[in-house]
Amino acid sequence: MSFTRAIVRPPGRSFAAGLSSGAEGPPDVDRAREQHATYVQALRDCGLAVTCLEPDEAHPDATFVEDTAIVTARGAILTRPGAPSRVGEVRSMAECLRQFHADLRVIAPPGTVDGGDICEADGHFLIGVSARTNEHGAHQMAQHLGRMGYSSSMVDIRANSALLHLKSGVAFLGDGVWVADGGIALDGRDVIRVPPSEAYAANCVRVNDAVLVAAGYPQVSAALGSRGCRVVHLEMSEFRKMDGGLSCLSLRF
Ligand code: CIR
Repeated sequence: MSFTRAIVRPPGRSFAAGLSSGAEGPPDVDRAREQHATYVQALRDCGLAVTCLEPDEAHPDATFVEDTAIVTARGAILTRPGAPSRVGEVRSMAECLRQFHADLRVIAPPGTVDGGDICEADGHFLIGVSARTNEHGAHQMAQHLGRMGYSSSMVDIRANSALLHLKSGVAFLGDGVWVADGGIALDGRDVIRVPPSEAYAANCVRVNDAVLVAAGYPQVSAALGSRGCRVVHLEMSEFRKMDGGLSCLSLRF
């Protein structure tokens, strides 16, 4: 969970046209941009050098950069997002990542993978099979990771309609500690379980000595604090309206 860099992309003016279950109404784009700027500052405060891509007006969901690539210490894999409207987001991410990794692996059709379905835990990767990541894509991802020397296993979340992505419901904090909502079995692991009323906060991120968590979820915050974490609260309301969690807003490596 030790990172030196992050890639982000502020929401564009088209942000409200992105994919959303729509349960919470349309986002306020100006507010989203303010929340994003605070998020970027929090990453910098954690010691990361942040590369900020230009907003992508043609792709309203492009601020959710985590879905477009998996970046590891041993190489990077470009994804092939499961939503057709998001496939074009990958091209500009590829251009950016080439400065860090000469050899970029790819997910080929008919495979689809959203980065939000990939959860790394100390060299082992959980690969969520979801409405966005199909079995072809999950197997390709496992092969790429295997060739890099990483192990992986699959978690089928398709029956859990509350989870857009695996990491909507689970986070690995390092030191053997997980955060998860009740719908994800993590037998034998040390898990901070989030109550249903605070399920959104399961998508938190350990960055160096801090855990970034959505503001407004006091039980999760208290549980993290009781584990000795330095908890940084970030307002995420406008991203939540677009079904996006805190981790989705950056690639960290
Ligand atoms: C989408 O539906 O694709 C976006 N509106 C939200 C993506 C959130 N990404 C993530 O959870 N990794």
